[in-house]
Amino acid sequence: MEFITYEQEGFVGVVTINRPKALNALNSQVLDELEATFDAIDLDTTRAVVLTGAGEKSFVAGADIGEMSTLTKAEGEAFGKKGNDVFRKIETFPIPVIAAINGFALGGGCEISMSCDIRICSENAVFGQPEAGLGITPGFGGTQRLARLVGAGMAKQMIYTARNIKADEAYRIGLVNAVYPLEELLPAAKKMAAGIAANAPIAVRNCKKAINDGLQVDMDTAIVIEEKLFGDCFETEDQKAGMGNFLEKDKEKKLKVVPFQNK
Ligand code: DAK
Repeated sequence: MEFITYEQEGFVGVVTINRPKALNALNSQVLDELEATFDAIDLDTTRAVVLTGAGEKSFVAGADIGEMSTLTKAEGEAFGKKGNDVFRKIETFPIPVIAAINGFALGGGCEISMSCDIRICSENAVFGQPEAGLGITPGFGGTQRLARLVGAGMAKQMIYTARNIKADEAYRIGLVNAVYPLEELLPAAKKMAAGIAANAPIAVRNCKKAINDGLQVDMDTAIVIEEKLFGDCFETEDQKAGMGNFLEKDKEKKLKVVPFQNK
């Protein structure tokens, strides 16, 4: 791999987009390597993933404008599909993915962060969908995910004006959950991921699926999705151990379910 690095720390995987000369812009090769990296993550030994960018300036400065500049209509659609497929893979990845946004998150950079479950950022982070100024629409799901995350009114304002916003405003509108000094961002993301990994893995996966799938449908259907995934947990050792520990008043074990079962 040239542009993606992967490290495993305990149950946490850290995926780093590493193309700092272009501020980690997403070209076809980066997208291919990103897809291959997620495909290779061992779901038996990994319970949460952190996605970040290399360097101290940029998370991802967007899709690669140089590569996009000469695309035909058909090629543009194909490039959009390539990105959308990878982003959807992240969004529906069985385990949670936390975006640690360490600088520019513009266009495709903002969009890839929105395909993650949770976004936290550094104080120098900048968010925006500049596409309208480049003569295109957001092409990696920005029109859809931004509106769902921050509401249609704010999403339309950001997309129509192509105005960038800073970390504090991203926090205020709910685009990110927290803002950290740059040097504290990755440790905070890893700590959050480790906190997720300390919970029952099947329950966490089912929570992700229930939230994601439920948001696509009406409430009556969504509640049935939750019922099914809730019921499935009762076939796991984690449920028996977790509730057993509580009932036995085992204070040591009560807060954390043990042993973990990953299948
Ligand atoms: N693509 C390619 N190279 C980029 C890049 C990008 N998005 N962003 C930065 N770079 C490169 C610069 O060209 C420069 O390269 P060299 O000149 O050194 O070779 C290097 O990174 C450093 O950038 P700067 O010199 O510009 O650094 P500054 O600190 O001065 O400025 C900046 C940082 C982030 C403000 C600036 O680089 C910038 O404005 N970058 C572009 C940001 C942007 O507009 N991003 C959105 C791209 S549009 C679709 C699929 C996807 C999309 C749309 C449609 N379909 C096919 C339907 C997605 C679109 C986008 O993401």
